[in-house]
Amino acid sequence: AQVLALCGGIGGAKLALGLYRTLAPGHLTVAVNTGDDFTHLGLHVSPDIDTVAYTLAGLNDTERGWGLAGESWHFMEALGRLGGETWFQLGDHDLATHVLRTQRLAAGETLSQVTAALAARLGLHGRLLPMSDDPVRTLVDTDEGRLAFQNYFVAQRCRPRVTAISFAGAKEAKVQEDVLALLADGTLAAIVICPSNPYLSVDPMLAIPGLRAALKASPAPVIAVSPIVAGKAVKGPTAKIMEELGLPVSSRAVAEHYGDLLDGFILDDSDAVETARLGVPTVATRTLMETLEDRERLARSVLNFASGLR
Ligand code: FO1
Ligand code: CA
Repeated sequence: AQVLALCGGIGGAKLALGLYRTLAPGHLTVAVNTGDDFTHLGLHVSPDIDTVAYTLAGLNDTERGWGLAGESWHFMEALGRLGGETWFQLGDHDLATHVLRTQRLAAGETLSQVTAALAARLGLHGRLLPMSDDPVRTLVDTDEGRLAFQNYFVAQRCRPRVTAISFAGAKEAKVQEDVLALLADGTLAAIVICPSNPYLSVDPMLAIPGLRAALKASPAPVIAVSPIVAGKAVKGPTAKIMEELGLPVSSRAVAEHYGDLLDGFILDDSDAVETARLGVPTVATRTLMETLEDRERLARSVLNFASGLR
């Protein structure tokens, strides 16, 4: 049976790896956020697609969280010497991915085709799909004005106060067609919302017309894994953004955010007291993914939970 994971960048990719290693080859499809994509130095950069692809292929830099392990930075050094923009770091090896993607998009291929080719070349047996082939760009409204996602995230290091988040192009975008086909497929066993940032990484997907309805209509149970552990975000700005948006930093607030989309919710043992008040079947377990075993064990918990909800 097939499993569909909805995934953003670093946090989500950890669970995607657990699912990838737990499921039989070819049984995982990952639909990835492309709201973080942007054109930089003339190149089409898709950070979340690359994070997931590199992670599943075992090529990712686990310290940094993004990019390739064993990377070198000669291009960046040379660019800096010439006065080019160096705030967004493109490693020498990673650069090849962006150059090839840009070239193939310019030649008329879709982002889905380019992504499939990348996944195949990296030896992946699962399917990796962008959430859409149309451009959707996450914009962050802050006390210092509206910022394009990477300006907020990398250039400003998430420092400005967030007042609102929007997704340019989402209303005109179409959900990637294989994602819709899979959701309508009666053999789909589970839909997993990975513990990515709900506001920055999952909401761009849910903003595309029809996806939310298709997720709800799918016979497969939708299970989200909370990115909050003991009232804190494991990594990244999730907790900071929740505070700035006036939300309590809790797994419960995350479950309420997804609302009637959910058939099941997984939160950390440390937040198990919240379970009773959620109004959706909930499992409390260790959600912190430090080791490879943690990733695989959480994946098994998700899959067991899903089989009980079918
Ligand atoms: N994150 C940073 O904090 N600084 C960078 O210079 C940076 C470069 C970069 C290059 C390629 C890539 O795929 C990701 C990169 N990231 C960088 C991470 C990226 O901003 C994030 O992964 C996300 O978009 C959030 O999920
Ligand atoms: Ca359903």
